[in-house]
Amino acid sequence: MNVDHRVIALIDMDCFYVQVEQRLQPEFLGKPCGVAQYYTWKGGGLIAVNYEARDFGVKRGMRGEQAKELCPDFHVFHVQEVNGKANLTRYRDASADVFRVLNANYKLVEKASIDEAYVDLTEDIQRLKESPLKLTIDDFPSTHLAGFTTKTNDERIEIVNKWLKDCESDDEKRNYDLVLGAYLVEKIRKKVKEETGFFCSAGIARNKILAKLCCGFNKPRKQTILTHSDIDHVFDNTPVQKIQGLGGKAGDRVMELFKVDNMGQLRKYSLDALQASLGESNGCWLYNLVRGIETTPVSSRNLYKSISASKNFPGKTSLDTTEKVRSWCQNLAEEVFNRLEKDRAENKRRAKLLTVTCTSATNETIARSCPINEYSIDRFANDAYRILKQFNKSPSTSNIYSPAITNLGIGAGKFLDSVNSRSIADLFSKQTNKSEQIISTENTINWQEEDEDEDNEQEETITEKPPSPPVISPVKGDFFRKFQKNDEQMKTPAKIETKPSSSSSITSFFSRYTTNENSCNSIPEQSDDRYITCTKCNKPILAWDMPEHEDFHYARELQKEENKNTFQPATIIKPTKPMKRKNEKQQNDNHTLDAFINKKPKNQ
Ligand code: DCP
Repeated sequence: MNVDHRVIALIDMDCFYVQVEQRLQPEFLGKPCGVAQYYTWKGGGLIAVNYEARDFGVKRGMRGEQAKELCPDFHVFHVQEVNGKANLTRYRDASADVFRVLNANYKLVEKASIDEAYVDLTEDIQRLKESPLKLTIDDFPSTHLAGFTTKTNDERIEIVNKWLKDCESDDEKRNYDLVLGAYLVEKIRKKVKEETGFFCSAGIARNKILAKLCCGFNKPRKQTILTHSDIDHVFDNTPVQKIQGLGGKAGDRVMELFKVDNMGQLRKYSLDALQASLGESNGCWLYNLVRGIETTPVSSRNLYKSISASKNFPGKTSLDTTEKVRSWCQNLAEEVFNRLEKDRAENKRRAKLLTVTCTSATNETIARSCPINEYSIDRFANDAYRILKQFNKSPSTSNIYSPAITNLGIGAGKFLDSVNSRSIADLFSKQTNKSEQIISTENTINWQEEDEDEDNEQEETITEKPPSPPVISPVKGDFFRKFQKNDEQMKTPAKIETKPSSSSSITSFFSRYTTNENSCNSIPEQSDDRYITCTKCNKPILAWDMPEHEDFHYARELQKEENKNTFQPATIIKPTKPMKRKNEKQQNDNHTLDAFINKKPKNQ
């Protein structure tokens, strides 16, 4: 299917956590409210603010007390705490309510975050076209056009009405699919409200990046269409950093390299100029994007790739005794266990790998994994503690933990479909035919990153990669660099060395793969249990090395992809210059993050 004919919606809940709290306490509906995490300094940090409060200048990140100064009637809800840790269960449950409605009505729904979903409406629109539909402005009560700013509802009606008529009379009916898409989105948003009580907004466009961009144009409780003919005008007023995938360093670099502030200014650069500075695929991606073309598909993905719990312990709260470390292992293990049990019941799957991450007061980060043989709070807590014990530099006779821990996380991932697999014990107990038993729901490692801000335990996202492959691919390239040296070693199983590793940096976590200093103490009793057969290369791999091993395959696949130059947009929009030949490509094209961020412009 020609991607140019897709219709994609991004549905985003309005001030989600606030709505969740208001659903529980409806007496606060219509009042200025916010949600703060922890009862800490000055009323806690606000992580969500409703639109009534935003009118008073209250913003996310402010303290509850500061909000009250701006808006005396402001009400602060507090995120529930369990064992001294934020508990996001009610928001996750509310999110599940929303996704239930979306999934019941549409086939291709991609969960982008706790309160955002992409929906590919293309097929639904084709079906809708089979029976003639007479649509009027009344079918679009909250629809806006991205190219127009309207101050009153009458103005909005006039503009949308005119557009509807133009679309109907247009012989090619180029925009008619967007009309039908907007009609479907009005209906699904209404249904979400009826069935969950929550309001949401939406963006409707030809691809994910444009849908995401225009969704924010008319929040809350409204939807915005971005038509192809409005893209230039919209991009002339869109800062580069507003585009998904260009928000961080990559966006800064693009702005610096090309001396631009907004997307529209990039139009003057030829494909050649963009590719000379950004590499072939990045340059091509950006060249097409500024012309409104982007091909990342909506992939129907609704499940979290990992379930994790983490907590920051800044300053004096850092975990500096073995008792504190043990106790927090128990608390986090309990949260992960409860969520895993719920996930098992709902999604019929089991996690097979436990990962412990921690950052120390000396700013070193470590991550270690070990297999999950059974779901048990004590087992998770003990495994986590045994791993952490290795990094304690205090004498074993002391109860001091040093260096103290400032962030601790326990996560479970590498899910197996438990309907199709045997029991978890079976999976780890025998080597024979393991490749048949292990049916992983995913091929790539992507541990969820917990928010690192103090007082903010933000919900993890499930997105594997943002819808801008070339921008993320440098990161993958970085992974690849770490592993490509080890190609030979991947052919033989890693040797086991039970001696704890002395190194504790994240770099040593990766270099461990080279040195085989496998130091996780939480090894199952029977030595055979430690190996899992890789479904890709059929080699027995230590279970806790599996994420890295899969990264290796992932990185190789990526490089193969990049070498094949399979990047699609080039086929959609004819580049102004013929593509370079293969040997030229290898010289000029560099897909690593470093190269992308640090490369000096050759051509401006
Ligand atoms: N959230 C969080 N910490 C952050 C950002 C968000 O805990 N730093 C939580 C609270 C939000 C929810 O995630 O309610 C969804 O985040 P959004 O960015 O979508 O923001 P809202 O839904 O609150 O508001 P908007 O209507 O602007 O989308």
